[in-house]
Amino acid sequence: MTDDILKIFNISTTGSGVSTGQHWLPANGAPITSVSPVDNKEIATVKSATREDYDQVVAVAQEAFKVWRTWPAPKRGEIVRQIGEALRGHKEHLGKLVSYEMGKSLQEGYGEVQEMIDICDFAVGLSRQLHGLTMHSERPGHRMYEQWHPLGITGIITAFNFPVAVWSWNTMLAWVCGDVCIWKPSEKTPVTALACQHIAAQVFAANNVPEGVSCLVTGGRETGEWLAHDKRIPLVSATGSTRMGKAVGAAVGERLGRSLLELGGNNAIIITADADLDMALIGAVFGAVGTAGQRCTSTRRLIIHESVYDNFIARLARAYSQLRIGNPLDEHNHVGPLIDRAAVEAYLGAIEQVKQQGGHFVVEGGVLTGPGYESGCYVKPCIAAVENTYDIVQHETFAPILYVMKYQTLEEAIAMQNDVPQGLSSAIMTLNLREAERFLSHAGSDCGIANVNIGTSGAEIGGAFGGEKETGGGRESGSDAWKAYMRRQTNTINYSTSLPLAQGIKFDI
Ligand code: UN1
Repeated sequence: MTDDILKIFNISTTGSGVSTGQHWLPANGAPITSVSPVDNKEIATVKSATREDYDQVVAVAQEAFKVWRTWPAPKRGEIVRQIGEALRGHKEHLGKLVSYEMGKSLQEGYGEVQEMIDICDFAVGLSRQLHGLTMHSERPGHRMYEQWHPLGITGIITAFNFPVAVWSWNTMLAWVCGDVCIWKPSEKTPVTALACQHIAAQVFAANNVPEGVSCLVTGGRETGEWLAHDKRIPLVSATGSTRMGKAVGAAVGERLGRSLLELGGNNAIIITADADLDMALIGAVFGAVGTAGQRCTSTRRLIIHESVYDNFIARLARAYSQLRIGNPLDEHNHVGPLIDRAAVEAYLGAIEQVKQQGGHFVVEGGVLTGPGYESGCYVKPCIAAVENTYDIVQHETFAPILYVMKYQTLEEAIAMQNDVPQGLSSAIMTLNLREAERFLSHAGSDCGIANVNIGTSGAEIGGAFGGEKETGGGRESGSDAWKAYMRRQTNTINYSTSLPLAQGIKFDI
């Protein structure tokens, strides 16, 4: 099914995965084969970067930065605008490729490309709004203000679950900020990355953008380590597991570089006695089974008031019995496969642990077999009644396993919601103003994202995206997240005829 799409993006089934823009290096690293979890078919094999290839890419990026940083920001924005237009033209093909390579539903594949288009639009506007402040100097005849300057090379490490959108959140902002980018995509989804590189290269060629502004280095863990340890890369933005983020954060911190970490979540919805249960049901089911539970914002826990618990669980179970699991390219289906067999093993392992630790399943899980399920990656979304303190509940399992638990008071519910190591997304379902405001207050949710009457997943690009605690503390995408991609410079200018010192210090010579 992908041959036509590969042709559109100029991707050979045995090509290089290393590029500085229009130029593809004859990469000599280990081959990486992308296999679709939809039907277990090989999509393409790409050659990853050797250390030599990598160093060559960094050298080209360094030269490109010297030129790119001098382009006026609105001109850089114009390039991003054209990339947004190209993405609009390719939405169907790229969305399908995302769905096929990653396994998310076609609707979600299109949604992911839409997020890319949206961040392009956002970045275009931003290119005229990289504002600094002016301050009043304490000295007469002085002016003080701040400027935001480009930072240098941004290293971007992305995960398989949003194989292209996360690249665009980082890259489009970094580009309008005057940075150049080196992208290491997930080794599970290299082909969609090649497609993005192709789209960017075409726009760059038409506008004489220097080679090296958009770089791609396909590779495994080692490639990520090169980026993390590399002093030539002032900012490394990494999305993935907490384990990976701790390693990247330590390596970048050791050289006093900057890291922007977007790691695991353990997201809960509190469903109060005053919730609109119809809305709560949609939010909970989409949050838990969308992308087969493989979003960092997926709903992992429902904290339900005891007075509505039995009723809501019965409704959830009915909704789960109607879920259609199967080929994600068939829009009839709600849930596609997990990314690979290792993910299926992790899902089965978590189910075992739930049972061992005392939980019981109100909707049973299991691996699906038979026609249409030959890849072995299709699993049943399941629901387990648990205690929040179970070790397995404290961990993020990237699979459609939903934990449910009861509460009596809102204080107790908020404490349970916060009592996990992660702090990405959270939500409350209530029509009660006091409950909603308490949840959003300084004594409420401790997460980077806190929603009212919306589920935990599906954040818009206009807000800053990221979370606290083991989620890593970084913020990507909207609001003022752009500041992470620039360096701030404070400028004080003396237009008087004397040189008074700050703090009133006298120093006569
Ligand atoms: C992720 O899973 O890494 O909020 C990102 C959401 C999406 C992004 C998820 N906009 O669910």
